[in-house]
Amino acid sequence: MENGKKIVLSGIQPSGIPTIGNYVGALRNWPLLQGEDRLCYYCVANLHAITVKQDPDVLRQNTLSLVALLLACGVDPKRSVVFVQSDVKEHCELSWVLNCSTYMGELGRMTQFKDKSSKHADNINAGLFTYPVLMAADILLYQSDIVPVGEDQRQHIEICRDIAIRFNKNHGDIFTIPEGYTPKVGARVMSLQNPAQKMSKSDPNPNGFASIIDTPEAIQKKFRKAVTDCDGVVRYDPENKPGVSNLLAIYTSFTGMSMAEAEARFAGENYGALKNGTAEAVIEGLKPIQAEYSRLMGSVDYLHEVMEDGARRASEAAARTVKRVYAAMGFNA
Ligand code: AQP
Repeated sequence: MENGKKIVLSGIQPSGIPTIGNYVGALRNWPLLQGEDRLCYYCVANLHAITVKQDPDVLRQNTLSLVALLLACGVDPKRSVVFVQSDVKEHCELSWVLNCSTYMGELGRMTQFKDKSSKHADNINAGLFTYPVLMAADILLYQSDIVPVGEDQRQHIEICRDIAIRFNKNHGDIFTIPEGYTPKVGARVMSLQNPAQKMSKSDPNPNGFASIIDTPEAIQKKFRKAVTDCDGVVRYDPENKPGVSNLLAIYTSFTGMSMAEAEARFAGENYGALKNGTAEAVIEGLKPIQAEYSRLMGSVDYLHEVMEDGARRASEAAARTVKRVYAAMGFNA
């Protein structure tokens, strides 16, 4: 809590252009969480992004573009604190302290580490392993009460809670214990090419994901190529029909229909109609965001002002926590 307001914290990596998975699982909920009784911190997590190799110029451009996208999705930088993670040095400072109270065994159980180390076998770096500790630092620095995330990040919220509870037990009541918040619909959008895998913005196969700023033609094309099955019936059954079920889930996420309504809408139709209908719903849903995004990308100075103001406000809150942590550790504070 800060001045009687609940604290909300969430982040997104500039590791590519956000997908419709990032959008329905996270970004579109961010503006909805802004309210009189809450203070939201929304962070472009570029320190997390370098756990995988990044081209510095592309990372810089993706960072700017992500700030524009957050605003285009409805995040208001006056009501919320929009900032870039590396602009607030306390993330690294707290992360080191927390590293020293996190066990290797806990980190070794993280599915994301296992997934990413198999995808990037040539670069299994220590940062990939300690990623959840940096994420715990992101959350605990702001004394966050609520952390909205997609399903894939739930395990990281659990380890963050374990780290905070242990730290408080050993060093006094320093951290607020956060709660994860996962949306009911769209918490796990799957790849269009491999519905057993979640949709990811860094997927090397561009047909696996639709990005928030893809053109209508690209979206149509990607959905047309989406993997389905050969049984020909439009029915929601994630276990036996993962591709079709993923399309139906995306369709409901963008239209607001229930699954039963969506199934009824496509009853007796072929997969072509489902693919086309889903692509249309996505294109329509993204239209206003894409227009606002283009407008904002024409105001680079304004985007830099937003980042600077966000960094200043985030640093103030983060410094308060680090001061308490350092004092508790026996450091000069
Ligand atoms: N497929 C998804 N469905 C629903 N939610 C998702 N999120 C990610 N993928 C899906 C949610 O988006 C937020 C930001 O994610 P992130 O950028 O911090 O990292 P990530 O979870 O690793 O996302 P990506 O797209 O898969 O990035 P890369 O390819 O770089 O690893 C989080 O709240 C996440 O849950």
